[in-house]
Amino acid sequence: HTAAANGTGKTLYSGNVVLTTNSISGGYELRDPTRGGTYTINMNNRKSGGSVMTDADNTWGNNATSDLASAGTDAQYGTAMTWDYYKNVHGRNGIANDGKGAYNRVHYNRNYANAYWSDSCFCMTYGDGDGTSIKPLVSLDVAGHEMSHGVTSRTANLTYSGESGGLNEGTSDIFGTMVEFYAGNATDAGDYLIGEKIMIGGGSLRSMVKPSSDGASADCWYSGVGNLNVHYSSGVANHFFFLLAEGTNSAYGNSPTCMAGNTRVATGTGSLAGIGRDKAAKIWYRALTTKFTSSTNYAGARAGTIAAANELYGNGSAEANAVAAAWSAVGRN
Ligand code: ASN
Ligand code: ZN
Ligand code: CA
Repeated sequence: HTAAANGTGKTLYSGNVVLTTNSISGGYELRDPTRGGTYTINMNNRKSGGSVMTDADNTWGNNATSDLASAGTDAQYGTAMTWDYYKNVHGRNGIANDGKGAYNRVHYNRNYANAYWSDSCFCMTYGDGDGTSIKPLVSLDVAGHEMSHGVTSRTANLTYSGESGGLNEGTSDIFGTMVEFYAGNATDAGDYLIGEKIMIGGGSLRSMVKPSSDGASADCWYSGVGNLNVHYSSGVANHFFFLLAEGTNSAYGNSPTCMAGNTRVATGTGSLAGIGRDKAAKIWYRALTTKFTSSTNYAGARAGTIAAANELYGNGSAEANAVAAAWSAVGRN
């Protein structure tokens, strides 16, 4: 039995948000009947078990970072925004495109400084962070990143190693970031940083403007980039997407183009104009769902995104030319 109700989530990172919840006898469950039945389980710092979060007055969490009860509201909100993004922008009805919502497990284990998607439970798991450098990992971009791993596994199924692994990770950073922009949340406004809300002491996990700012990610393609950890070889895809959407100089920062090898030319040279986030995301989604396969590498990503842009905007369109130029600008000619 489900009966949708309008609740309020007092989130850790996104201010106060509307949450669609489920009315039950004596209160409410953190379950959304309007988005495939998405729900959130409290693991109570354990690694198994857990139960659906409930609340008497349908106002959830308290905005205080120290109150871990709030992590569930952020997770539920992130899942709702990810659902809405894929449905309203790409016409995708849930992660598997079957109308079914995923579920979240929050407060997983102790001092767990990660979050991950699992295909086997079709669910999301979120740690509360280590308390010294990472807070609960329930920000919009991280939620969108993790659930996009589910979309990738149901579509291109990019193998999680080598260049295809970098493309898998890049896809999650790209769509996690698009979810953050889509939500239009004043407290967690869109940017091209990943995880900026969850860092104790500032910074971010990754940057799409200048991937190498984390000290490990690649800005530019080079032969051998596939030997990096997939969270670092993703830098090429992230940088490509940023340049395609925003160009070399934007409100989000200067993003120099590449020379041969993993180096960039000085800011201001090789300038590119962006085609905007919406078109760039449509191109990446079409490529992911109709061109990429499990073994696609960066050369294949270039070909697949150009083909997607040709189909969406016309053969030899300005958009298709911009895709080619952005790949060349990250060294993948
Ligand atoms: N949070 C990590 C990620 O989504 C988990 C992993 O290593 N797969 O990339
Ligand atoms: Zn990932
Ligand atoms: Ca972000």
